[in-house]
Amino acid sequence: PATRSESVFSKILLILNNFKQLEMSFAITPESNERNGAFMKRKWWHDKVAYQIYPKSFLDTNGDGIGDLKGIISKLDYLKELGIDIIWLSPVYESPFVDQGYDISDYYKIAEQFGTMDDFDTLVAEMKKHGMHLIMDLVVNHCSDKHEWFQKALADPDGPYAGYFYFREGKDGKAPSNYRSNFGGSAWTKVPGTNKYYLHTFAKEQPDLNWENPVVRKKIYEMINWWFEKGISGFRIDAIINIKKNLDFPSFPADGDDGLVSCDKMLASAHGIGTFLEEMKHETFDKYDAFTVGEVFHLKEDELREFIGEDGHFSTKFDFSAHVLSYGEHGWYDAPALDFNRWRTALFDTQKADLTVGFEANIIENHDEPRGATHYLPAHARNEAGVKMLAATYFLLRGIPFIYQGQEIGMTNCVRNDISEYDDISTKDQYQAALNAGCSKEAALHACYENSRDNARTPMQWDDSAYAGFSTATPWIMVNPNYTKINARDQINREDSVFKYYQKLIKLRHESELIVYGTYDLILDDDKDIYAYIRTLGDEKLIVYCNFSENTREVELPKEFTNGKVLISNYSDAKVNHKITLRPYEAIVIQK
Ligand code: TEU
Ligand code: CA
Repeated sequence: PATRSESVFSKILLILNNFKQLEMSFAITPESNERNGAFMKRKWWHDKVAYQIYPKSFLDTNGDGIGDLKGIISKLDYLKELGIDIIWLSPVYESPFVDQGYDISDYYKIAEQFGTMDDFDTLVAEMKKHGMHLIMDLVVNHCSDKHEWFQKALADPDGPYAGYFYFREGKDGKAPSNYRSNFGGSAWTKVPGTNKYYLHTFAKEQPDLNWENPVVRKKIYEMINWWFEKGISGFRIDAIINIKKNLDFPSFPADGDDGLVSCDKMLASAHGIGTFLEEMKHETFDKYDAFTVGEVFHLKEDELREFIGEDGHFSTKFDFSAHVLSYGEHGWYDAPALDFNRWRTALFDTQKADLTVGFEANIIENHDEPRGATHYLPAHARNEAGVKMLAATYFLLRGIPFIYQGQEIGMTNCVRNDISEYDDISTKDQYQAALNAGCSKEAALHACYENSRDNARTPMQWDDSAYAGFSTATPWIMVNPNYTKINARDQINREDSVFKYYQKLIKLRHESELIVYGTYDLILDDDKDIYAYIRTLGDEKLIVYCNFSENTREVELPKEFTNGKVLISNYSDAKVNHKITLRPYEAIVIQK
């Protein structure tokens, strides 16, 4: 019996051990356990690189001046050559395009401007052949006022469809509370022929959906799963913090001359969003091993793990810590200039907070932001070497890198001479806000040049032919005149181009566990123009130096790197020594 129990015991041990091994095979090297989130199970998307496409401005194939799905399909080889694994497609659903597709009138249809559902299925199939994953844009805080649900709600403001939205009685002939929408003006619009108002945290054509209504939630989950069944791999989730309201809808002290207060104030006073997000995840994403990235602004600090921890609501969320630094108190016209030190600290704080929690999605640009080449670089560094340096600052951080279309060729902000040359609803509002605050026309236009979302929405610059090779007809929005110099054809054909530099960065990341999983330490953090950091995984290490100044700077290289090798550099003749001489806007990456 003794032998028997011994053997049972050893069998149990064996089983336990196997179990442990199984777990370890998913885990990151044990020695760096407590610092690099080794508790996290490996996920298919950890080592991936994503690329955002803004379909309307990517490539037009039928000569109507509007980008389309066929255009995207025809450029998959280009993206594959760059090294892209995941494509995030900004909305392609049927829409009146008041907010460029972020106002959806039918979640089950493709906008006719972009093509057909057959085109979409072809895109999914072609991407599979290319070994790429597609993620869609999930816009479910609001829909379009042309959506059937809202039309039915308007037709019967006391009926069941009104319960899909936030219909509330006005107070003393005025809106229920004093919220300003994200695009200006009251966030409440009157329902014709009633004393009721409906809530919209964005444009009045984007009524907020009532997530408290279980029927609405069920319909949203059904729609999400319907797209998964088509073969997509996940979603980027729009304005998701907005789905939880403070149902008392209290007024707050005004924060501007218009007597209104940002609707964010009400959202910040709402609690319990996690219940919705967990339910959505359980009903949809979990079933498909999806990759999800939340557009999450203003997270409370203790909520990070709930959002992006191993069992978080989302796989990851965008790190907007750098972007929010440029928000003005009242709008674009009083936005502070970028401060290098505050920017570096913001990125570092994110890295520090994420280390034992999960991965964030790192970005320089998206369709709501100015071009990084203009926004983050000092004037003297706005050249190809500088653009590559900017790439090195963010691409080798811990987290999932996203590239926005055109960023990989160094596209820039676009000068416009009149507000009529802008299309974006938010830009028009910000321009007016600047004039109302007493800015001159020139100053208001300059604020738009610096901040407008249309900077990112100019057509992709493919070559130096008419309309930058984007279309054969006048594009829906003006082409940046610098396309004759900055375009993909030139970039692909030149060894020292920005495109080739991004291609190398992507390759490095694909081949390096250190870059994907390593810890992050900021160094030289009191230097006023050098951005430098070290990544570590077990015995492996790499160091990144970026010199933002226009002067040559010498830095002492930590001993362990003096025999290291240059992994990538934006100057052709970079060398490793005990001292590193950093030329203006030089970026150098050295592996131990
Ligand atoms: O953006 C949400 C959002 O909060 C932004 O509007 C942000 O406040 C602004 O861009 C800062 O300049 C998402 C989409 O990315 C955006 O394009 C949409 O307009 C918006 O939601 C509404 O769907
Ligand atoms: Ca077209």
